[in-house]
Amino acid sequence: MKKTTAADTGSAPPPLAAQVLVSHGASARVRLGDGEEVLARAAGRGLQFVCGDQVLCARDAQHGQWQIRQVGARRSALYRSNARGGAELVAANLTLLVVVLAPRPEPDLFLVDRYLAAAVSTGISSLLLANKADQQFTPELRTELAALAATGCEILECSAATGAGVAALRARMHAETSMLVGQSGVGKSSLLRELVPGCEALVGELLKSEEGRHTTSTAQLYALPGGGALIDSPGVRDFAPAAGALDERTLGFSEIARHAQHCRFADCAHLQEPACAVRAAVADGSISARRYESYRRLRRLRAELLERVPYARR
Ligand SMILES: Nc1nc2c(ncn2[C@@H]2O[C@H](COP(=O)(O)OP(=O)(O)OP(=O)(O)O)[C@@H](O)[C@H]2O)c(=O)[nH]1
Ligand SMILES: [Mg+2]
Ligand SMILES: [Zn+2]
Repeated sequence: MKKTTAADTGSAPPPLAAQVLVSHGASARVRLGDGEEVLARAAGRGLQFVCGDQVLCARDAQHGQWQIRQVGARRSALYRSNARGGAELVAANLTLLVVVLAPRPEPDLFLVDRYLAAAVSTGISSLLLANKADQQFTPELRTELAALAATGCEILECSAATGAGVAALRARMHAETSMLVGQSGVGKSSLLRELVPGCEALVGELLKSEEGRHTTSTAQLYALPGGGALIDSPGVRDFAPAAGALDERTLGFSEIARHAQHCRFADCAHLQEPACAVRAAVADGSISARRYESYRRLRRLRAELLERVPYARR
């Protein structure tokens, strides 16, 4: 006997759950529950979806294409500020932000701090990944890594080239939805290729200027064997967390949060105020002077961004 299908009865099949692998604005590559990957278009203008979003898709038989009908509630949403001070959604449903650095290109630690601050402010875990462990880490870089470890930052060392440390990284990422972020050329796509067998993400050569070449152009999600997902993202020169998402007193700097409890004033910004426990901790060396400088820079940046878009404050 022939099975009754939705077409026979005239009713539309129920929408299917899918995950956004790559977003192109009004369309996206999504993975359906059965593993099939299809291109789907937004059903309406108001729909916004990014890499990592859970969506409901339906096949529009008339046009022979898949449509994204609905975007599911987000467990987390990572935003960045654009030049106009507005908040732009970067990725959805992350549980772990993996900030990658390497001895080359020359690490930008202020960039690292801002990513870590964004993770804290977004309520997601973060991991600092020192890649290219097969190369020499300068004593200065070692000192900075130790200072970050002292703030409670989790740090792993690995080498995508030799495979050292990759097993520990794989174990740490198990069942997480992680995103690799950082400067261009630190080895994000190389790590992805180590972690996702068969993945053919492009890997670029470092330019002599050591700036990297921005090989990866769009954030893309891959399933991790054994569970979890990993998003590779394009390298950045700069990253500003969404101004409105940063905690006003600590900006997501965990060691500042710890000391701020002992400041005399509850609304202490840790800049000029008397009896500031944060500045005292900087003076006695228990907070790194570089991290404190980074905090001050982010404060200035946040003020500038809020001035551009006063309503960015949420
Ligand atoms: N020595 C060494 N080189 C590495 C390692 N990982 C990556 N590289 C090299 O670093 C260069 C850049 O690697 P990519 O993986 O393209 O870097 P990326 O971070 O994805 O760069 P963007 O896509 O531009 O953001 C390539 O030449 C890699 O072969 C490593 O662990 N050790
Ligand atoms: Mg890349
Ligand atoms: Zn203070």
